[in-house]
Amino acid sequence: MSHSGRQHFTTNPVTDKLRSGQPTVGAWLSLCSPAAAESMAQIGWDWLVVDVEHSPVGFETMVGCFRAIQLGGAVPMARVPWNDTVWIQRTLDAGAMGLVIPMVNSPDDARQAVADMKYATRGQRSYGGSRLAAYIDGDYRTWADQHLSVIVMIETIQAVEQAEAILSVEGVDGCFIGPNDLALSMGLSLNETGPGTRHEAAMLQVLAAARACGKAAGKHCFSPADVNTRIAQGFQFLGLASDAVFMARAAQEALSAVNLGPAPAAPAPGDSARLY
Ligand code: 3PY
Ligand code: MG
Repeated sequence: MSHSGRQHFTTNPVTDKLRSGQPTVGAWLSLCSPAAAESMAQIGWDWLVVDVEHSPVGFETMVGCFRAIQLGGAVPMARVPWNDTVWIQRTLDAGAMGLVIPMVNSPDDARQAVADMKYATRGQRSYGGSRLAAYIDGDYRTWADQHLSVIVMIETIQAVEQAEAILSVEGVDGCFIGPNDLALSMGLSLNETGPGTRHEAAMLQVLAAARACGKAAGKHCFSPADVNTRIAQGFQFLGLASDAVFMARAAQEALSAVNLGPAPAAPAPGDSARLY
């Protein structure tokens, strides 16, 4: 009987790229669907993040998405709901190869996130194995401490002001800017973002801080043009929309190309109806 063999990771391709200064592009998974995850993973994204913070995904469905992402050939990651020891431990044990951790607003928050992602004596992660252990070479504990991607979210103005201290924390691989929460924390509406605004200046301040301490900066983008601009600026961890957004956009485009005769088409949902 022939078989294709088990997938093996010697390192983590995303962590490797981030640490060597290369850009990576991924997308968010908000549809809570392993089938959608598998289909997305085959397209060629570096990574896919299951959004456990802002989608209704259940824990076992998240694990199904990790399996599907691996099968499709991308790196499975998750955004945990909060900078929380229990969530971080369970999500890593379920097989994430990296985490995006929301609302990291101070160096202490960053140290806590790193400690939760590393085993003693580097941190305080408890050992109980991981789904991923079957797919990596060597001892999972050593592998995890070296290769999991640790991405902290900078999404408040307080975090922007401390970005260099946050990113200098040993064990942090990079940051991911949440443009919406950042705008909220600055008291700005979405109309007050974009080139020339205080919001844009804050994001560039984060990029400069990341470059000053040799860490990767990232950002959620809503168009390929924005991804291209950000890569040219030096950002390295770019998220482009989500499976939910791609599906809705394609469906909307298809339906609007259908000739429905004189009846008015349903209005398009507003831009903020579905962000991710
Ligand atoms: C935000 O825009 O606040 C985000 O969290 C994006 O992922
Ligand atoms: Mg956010």
